[in-house]
Amino acid sequence: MTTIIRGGTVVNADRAFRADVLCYGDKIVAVGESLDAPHSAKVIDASGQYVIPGGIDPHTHMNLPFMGTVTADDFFTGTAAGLAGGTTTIMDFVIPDPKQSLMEAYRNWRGWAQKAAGDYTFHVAITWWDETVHRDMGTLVRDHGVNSFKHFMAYKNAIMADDETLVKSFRRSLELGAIPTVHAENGELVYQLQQDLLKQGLTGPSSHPLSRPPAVEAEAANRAIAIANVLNTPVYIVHVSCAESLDAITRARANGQRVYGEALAGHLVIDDSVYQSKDLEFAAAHVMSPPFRGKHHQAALWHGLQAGNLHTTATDHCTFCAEQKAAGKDNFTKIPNGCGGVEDRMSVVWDAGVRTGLLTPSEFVRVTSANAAQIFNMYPRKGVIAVGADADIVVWDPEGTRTISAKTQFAKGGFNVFEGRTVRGIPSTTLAAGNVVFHRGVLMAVEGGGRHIDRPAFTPVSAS
Ligand code: URQ
Ligand code: ZN
Ligand code: ZN
Repeated sequence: MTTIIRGGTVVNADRAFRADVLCYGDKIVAVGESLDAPHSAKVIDASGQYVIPGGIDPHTHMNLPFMGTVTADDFFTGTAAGLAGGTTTIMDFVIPDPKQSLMEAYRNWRGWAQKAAGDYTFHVAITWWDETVHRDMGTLVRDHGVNSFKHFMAYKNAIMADDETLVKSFRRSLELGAIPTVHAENGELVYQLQQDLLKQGLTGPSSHPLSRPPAVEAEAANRAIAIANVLNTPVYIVHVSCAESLDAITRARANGQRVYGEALAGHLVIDDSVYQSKDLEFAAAHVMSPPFRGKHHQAALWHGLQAGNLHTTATDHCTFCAEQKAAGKDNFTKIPNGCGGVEDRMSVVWDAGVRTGLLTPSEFVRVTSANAAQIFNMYPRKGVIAVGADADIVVWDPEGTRTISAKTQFAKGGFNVFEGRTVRGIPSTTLAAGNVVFHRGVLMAVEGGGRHIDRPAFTPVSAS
């Protein structure tokens, strides 16, 4: 299949320029003014629009078994929804149960992901430690294209990694040329605050943010950064939600430490007033960790993106329907944690970031695609409009509008944290691996059309 995208303005992380883009099969084969194309080529008119690299969401959970249930979106519905929003690659998580073989968990997730409509790749969580974990980390890097390992510092009595696990896994990651990532919340403090609130009979969803104040997140962010500093490893902090955590990253980076930060689209525009709603189902639908914060934290996160102390935007797409969330109707600690967003991230960041002048179009590409590609070693296959790159391309209509609603979304879960928000800046066409998978509201995602993306280690894999 040959496709020519004519008349648009290509926007990469470094510059914006007028050019046509010619795709052959799943690759970009030419970028330039007034390109020739075979008569048989499919022509996409991009005049008056931007032509940007397909979005990369570095943080999703499709088909996740969690807190006694499984997320509403599987790898087909979740990646299809992403394609509708301009996201052509997701980075999901293999999360072994404690004592479960990493390789067994990895095989499970690879099986679930076979149905993906868009490309996918996996961070692997280290939820326990022994010599088999040490061994399997090497196998995953050497033979399976894994170059990032996740550590949940929250979720005590479940998947929480203690300091011994953090230290051993960070050290092993360095040896292998992989990057450690963390969910930074002090799980011991969360647990204690949860028990205190329940003892006072405060069982509703409004207690969720009270059990996870910014200080609980910042302690863990500082601790992960300190461990990385002593062991001389890089570290990537997922879903940075508050100014205090951002300050820890900013300080470390100012000292030359290699620390990266991720902001969720939800944390950038939604505040903690949602937990005060009298509609407990509505409040429970917003239960995710770290929780939505007060408005001043959002301003800090935007400054973090502008200053280059936050590098990527993600969603942590982890959808549960109302019936699943109701598991916690008498005890907020039982509400499955997670919200959606994979379909809306890019429009929300464009509308709140570029349209307001906080970000340039190139900075938008940086934080929605290029930085994730570079940090996790998929660049320049992903994250840029250039010859040889995958033909993951979004024709972006900066003036187009859409009102976000669970009623019209492709994602499952029956709820949308951005409900009712009218965004300016939407995809008009999405190509994934050279195929048009979305055009002006019509989704043509193909189950199983996505590919697993290997990510090479950052240094030669050690012999061990
Ligand atoms: O903690 C995470 O990232 C997963 C379990 C999704 N849930 C959430 O509340 N963020
Ligand atoms: Zn998390
Ligand atoms: Zn997550």
